[in-house]
Amino acid sequence: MIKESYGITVSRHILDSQRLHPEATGDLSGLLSELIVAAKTISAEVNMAGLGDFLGQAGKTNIQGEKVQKLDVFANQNIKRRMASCGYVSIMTSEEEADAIPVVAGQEGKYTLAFDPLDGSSNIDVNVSIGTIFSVHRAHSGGQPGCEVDLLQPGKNQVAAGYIIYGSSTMLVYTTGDGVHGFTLDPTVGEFYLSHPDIRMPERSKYYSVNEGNSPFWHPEMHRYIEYLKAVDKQSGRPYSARYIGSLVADFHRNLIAGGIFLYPRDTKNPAKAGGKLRLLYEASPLAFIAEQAGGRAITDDGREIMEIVPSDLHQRVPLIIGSRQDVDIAESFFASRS
Ligand code: FDP
Repeated sequence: MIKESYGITVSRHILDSQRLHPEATGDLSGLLSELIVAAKTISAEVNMAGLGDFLGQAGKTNIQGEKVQKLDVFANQNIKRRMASCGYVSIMTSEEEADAIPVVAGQEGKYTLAFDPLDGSSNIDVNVSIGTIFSVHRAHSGGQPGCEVDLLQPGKNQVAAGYIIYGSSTMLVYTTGDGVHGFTLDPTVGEFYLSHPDIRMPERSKYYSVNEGNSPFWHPEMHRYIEYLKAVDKQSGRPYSARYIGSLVADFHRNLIAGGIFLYPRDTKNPAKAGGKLRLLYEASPLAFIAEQAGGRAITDDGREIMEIVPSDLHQRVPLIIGSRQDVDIAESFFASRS
């Protein structure tokens, strides 16, 4: 295929979207463009991880109590350094850091940025898809040094969210509230081209994604729902098939394109994670924005809409049920007794 025929680059798409909003100053476009540069650098390192010194653990534990991988450290530093001086952000928070991250003095912009530099990091060493997730809000203190309160906003206030998945190809998927669009990186040119315009999540699916090894620790409603999915009923397309990669961004991406429901409910396995495993600011909230913009839905296991939850802590965890709308609606009916 001739390269010109790839068509719209992500930069042009971002600028075209900006033109739909006459009041836009271009700052959000600038922020996204800077993030994309960081993502391309991470993609290049991920693609060659097995050849350099990037596999394995960095020898420390993060705020979540998880072993930090060398690529986690690289991705975190890369995004942090670039975004701290880009002039569009007033304060940041990373899944890898305990405290909010200030930007370079004098470079404060009007947005906040929450990011998971490398989601699914237990999959790095085995060459399975991983990704970077991001979420952008307007700072209350626009143009001033930001503070933690600027970051503790519900998902419904997001102005942009997305992820870059480092998979069989590198893809960027993002929304600014005008639908969800996917771009594939041509590594020979170093450019993301529009490959998946206006992604719509299938309304109903035949796939479920869950860590079934946790089933001894599930609550009864979860058992009943999974049994329902596995029961034979031709008319409603059951049994469903299981697909679990163990890398949220990869499981979500699969379900976004092919349809499916992902569940990480509360369980009794680890008292430190009694409120669920996944992080609201870095995982649940940005993916909920994308799911909703693509026609899907995201709730907790007691029926709360993820987008409505006001975070009380930068590293708050939530139970997450996300995916095809009708599947989430059915799951909700099983969990109704918990609400
Ligand atoms: P990981 O621990 O490898 O970083 O939140 C992190 C995450 O991966 C998600 O990407 C993934 O969906 C989930 O945890 C996997 O958890 P389990 O290993 O408990 O299934």
